[in-house]
Amino acid sequence: LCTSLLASVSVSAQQKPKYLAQPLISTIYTADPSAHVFNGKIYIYPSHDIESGIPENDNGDHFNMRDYHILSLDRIGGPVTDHGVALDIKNIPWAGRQLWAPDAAYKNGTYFLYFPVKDKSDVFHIGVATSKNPAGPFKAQPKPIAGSFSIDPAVFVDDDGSTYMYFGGIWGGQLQRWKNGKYDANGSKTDWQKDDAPAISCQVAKLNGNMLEFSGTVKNALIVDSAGKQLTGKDHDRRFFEGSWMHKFNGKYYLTYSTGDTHYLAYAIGKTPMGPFVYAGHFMQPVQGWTTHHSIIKFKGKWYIFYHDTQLSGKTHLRNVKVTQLYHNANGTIKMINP
Ligand code: FUB
Repeated sequence: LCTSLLASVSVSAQQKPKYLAQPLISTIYTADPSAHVFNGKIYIYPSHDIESGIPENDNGDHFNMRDYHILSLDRIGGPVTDHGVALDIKNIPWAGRQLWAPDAAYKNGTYFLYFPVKDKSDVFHIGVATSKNPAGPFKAQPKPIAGSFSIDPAVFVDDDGSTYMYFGGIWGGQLQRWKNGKYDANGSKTDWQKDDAPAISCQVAKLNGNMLEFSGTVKNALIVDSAGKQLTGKDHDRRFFEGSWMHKFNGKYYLTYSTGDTHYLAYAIGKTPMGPFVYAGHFMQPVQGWTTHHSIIKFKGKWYIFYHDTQLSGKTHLRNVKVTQLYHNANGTIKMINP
């Protein structure tokens, strides 16, 4: 019995495939990978990190990206194709600087690329571009999505076709500067600085059937503790910072996000796509580099998390995307990933 147990332990250790948790591509720097399965293939919509010489600061000015490249692969562990420039900042009429984390969706023969970028007054909004091909090139709409603000759009299509965008990020993502639909340029550089007040919420909006507009008003995707009380501003280990994602597992809605300055990926579970979401824990330990940003997909019956770290460069603004497996426990919790 002992011998066969030892044999099975060493086999499973050896079986961890080498391509998991390794950079998916090393010819360009990529980050913030939003993965989707389109036409049986995996498409990754990442940020394209570049060295622009801007010194690092808490505002994230050093993340000065100028275009998007889309990646695809037929199978996990298979070759990764870089499809070249899919959208350039110079072709977004309203853009100023900093093309940050994008996402994509598909409806009725059209692919939609959602992207945050600062406008010419240095205020982040979210734009949308369309293509007939999942890998682009994409053509941007002339204006940002009306009523959009801040960063990190994540678009989730529910089983009934209803579509929701989760978005927002504090500090450099400017979410703390928005109140009642107005931007305060002199607002805080970090958060509301109110430790005992409810933390700033991730934002959620339903999309119209045309996928180009919000339907109705933007709502707070509330994250509450098991007693139903909203997490507070001082709770940096658990509160929302940026980089949200939504996946559905066993009929429940899993809002996953980065805790930012404490560098965890955390999750909260809701009964509806609009929340509230009950905080359930961390599911990924900090990666190498300041930022942590992910997406979760099911592909051929297995769940995967796409994420980034700074293995190739050692610099926080020159990141590389990776993938590894994600496991749900029978009780609905997510197994901790130690990258
Ligand atoms: O890539 C720029 C920003 O860094 C993203 O928008 C955030 O989520 C963080 O990953």
